[in-house]
Amino acid sequence: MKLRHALLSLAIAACVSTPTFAQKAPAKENADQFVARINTQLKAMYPEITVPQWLAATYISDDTQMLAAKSDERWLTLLNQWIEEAKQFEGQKMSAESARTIQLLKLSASMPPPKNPEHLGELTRIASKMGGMYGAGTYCKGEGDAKNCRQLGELEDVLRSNRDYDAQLDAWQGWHTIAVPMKKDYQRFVELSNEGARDLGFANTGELWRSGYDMTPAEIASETDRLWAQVEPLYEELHCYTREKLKDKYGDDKGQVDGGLLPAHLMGNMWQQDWGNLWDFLAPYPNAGSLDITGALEKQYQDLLAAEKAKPAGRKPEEIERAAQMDIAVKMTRRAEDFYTSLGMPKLPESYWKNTQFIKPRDRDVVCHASAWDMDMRGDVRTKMCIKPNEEDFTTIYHELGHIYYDLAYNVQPAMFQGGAHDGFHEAIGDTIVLAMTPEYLQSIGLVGEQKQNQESLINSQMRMALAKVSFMPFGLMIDRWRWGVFDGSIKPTEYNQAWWELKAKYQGVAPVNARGEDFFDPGAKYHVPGNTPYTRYFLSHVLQFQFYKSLCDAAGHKGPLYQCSFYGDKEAGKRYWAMLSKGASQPWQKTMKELTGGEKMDASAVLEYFAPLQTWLKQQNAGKQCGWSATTAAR
Ligand code: X8Z
Ligand code: ZN
Repeated sequence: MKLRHALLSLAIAACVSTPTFAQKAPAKENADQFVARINTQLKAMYPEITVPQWLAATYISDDTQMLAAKSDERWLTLLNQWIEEAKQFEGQKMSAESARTIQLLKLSASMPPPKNPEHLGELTRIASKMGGMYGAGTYCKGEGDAKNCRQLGELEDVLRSNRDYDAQLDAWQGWHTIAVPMKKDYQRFVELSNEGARDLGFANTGELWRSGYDMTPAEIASETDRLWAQVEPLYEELHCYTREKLKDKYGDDKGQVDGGLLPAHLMGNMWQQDWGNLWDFLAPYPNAGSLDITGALEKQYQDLLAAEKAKPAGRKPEEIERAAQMDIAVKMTRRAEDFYTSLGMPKLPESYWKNTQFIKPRDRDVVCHASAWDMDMRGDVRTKMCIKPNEEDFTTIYHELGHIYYDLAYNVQPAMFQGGAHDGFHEAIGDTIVLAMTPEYLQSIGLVGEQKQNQESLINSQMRMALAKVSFMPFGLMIDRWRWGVFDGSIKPTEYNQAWWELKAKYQGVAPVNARGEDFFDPGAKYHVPGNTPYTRYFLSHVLQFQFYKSLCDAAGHKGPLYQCSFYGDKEAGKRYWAMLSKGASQPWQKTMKELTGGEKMDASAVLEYFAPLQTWLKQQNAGKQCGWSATTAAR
């Protein structure tokens, strides 16, 4: 996630006890002066907002949560005060930049702050608490000496590589137990956040979220429908192919759920949002050359471990292991940085390497979910991950550095324009680079062997990308379909879980194998729900990144099929990309998009162009099969 949006979304009510951040407005100030003042002030105080958040995420405790909640409360109080002050300028003459800044002020609150100070305090406390509950989530089994406790990372390891049906079910169900105690808090969170949204003049929090796209809330909602309709046929083919393979692997009974839905715990991923881990039995042509990136990274780790062991004695075995984990994590990150610098972008600052959390600390709970942080709008950038040597984490590093390079590029902008053109842009920057990680690029960095240029290896590499990108799209859509419903009241607390699984069935065609009644709160087991990060951004990003990729390939002078293009090392592509990044949120995204791509609309035709060979191949594989699924059996 990208921090700034989260912070700005924690809006606040006017005048709690005098917040330390508050400054008295000068008596006579016009709109442009007001905007200049808040930009200066925001930049100056920014670390006071980000540092407590960083501490709470990298050292989970009651104390850090308290400090994070309090600092949010102060910040949101100030934000509310600014929003109030800005009202006096309505209808007055001001620069276009000032008008946009004032508009952004109101929209930047993804957690809109109630004006009632008690309610605001309660809201920030709940938000901090839920973040901590997710980060510290632990599933324990057994008693006494046999007691075994695992956190998300270890449970994900099971889904990634253990193919035992029951072991996966245990890991999947185990992780979902951590969300049960969140339900009451989440319900209250929805009430308070909606109160804040109404105080700002929105119908509810969902409407506020949908207002951040330089178009009406109704327009962006129907844009997502339109984009999904473009991709849906491709997803259905992938679903159909995957179901056949699951049935081959686990049997006709266990490889699917009634109605042709895919069993939630067998998809290699806790949320069924990325099926790449099923490569071992989904690879179209296992003998057509290896794309086993996880295997290659594990091997590099073993080599680094051997090197650490060979160093002079004196360290305990776990210290040696940790040193090697750190070595591989830094090596993977250096690799990702190299892609960006190959485009002509700057090296990451020294402080990045010093301050970043690369691996999971041993001595305390942290929020492992990957995130990128701009601490001060002037170069103190960091990422926070719990890196392991596998393909998913490797590409996530490239994703996170996309956020970081966006931050660095728009640091030249006034504080309020230091954000994405829209939030989907922010998510798409690093993923565009991931699309350029072609088999040839992977070979050049020694992660895969010699690649054959034939139809079979093409289908393999297309499948690798589709399992990460196409499988994600319906997931990217359904989360906020659920939250929009929760915020507008059409999904009631008594139907939270049922509605969740209905949407999962409808869009993704997946289902749990056992009943998941309202005693469970399965949405809470996904980071962005307790973390209150809007999710439509990721769906949009999965469309945008193909558009950006195509444009950068054009800039690099690529000829030939889109999927063959890597713009690694191309300075012209880098220059165009950087120019877009430096615009930040200073103008409507349509304009920014036009400058890079020549068009003003989000459009999934580049997705379809990219995957054309795979789609044809999937149709042949699925010929004669009964594809599709029936979503009605999902609610049990
Ligand atoms: O949350 C993330 C990033 C941080 S913005 C790791 N992503 C979504 C997720 O994990 O659910 C990236 C893809 C989707
Ligand atoms: Zn992200």
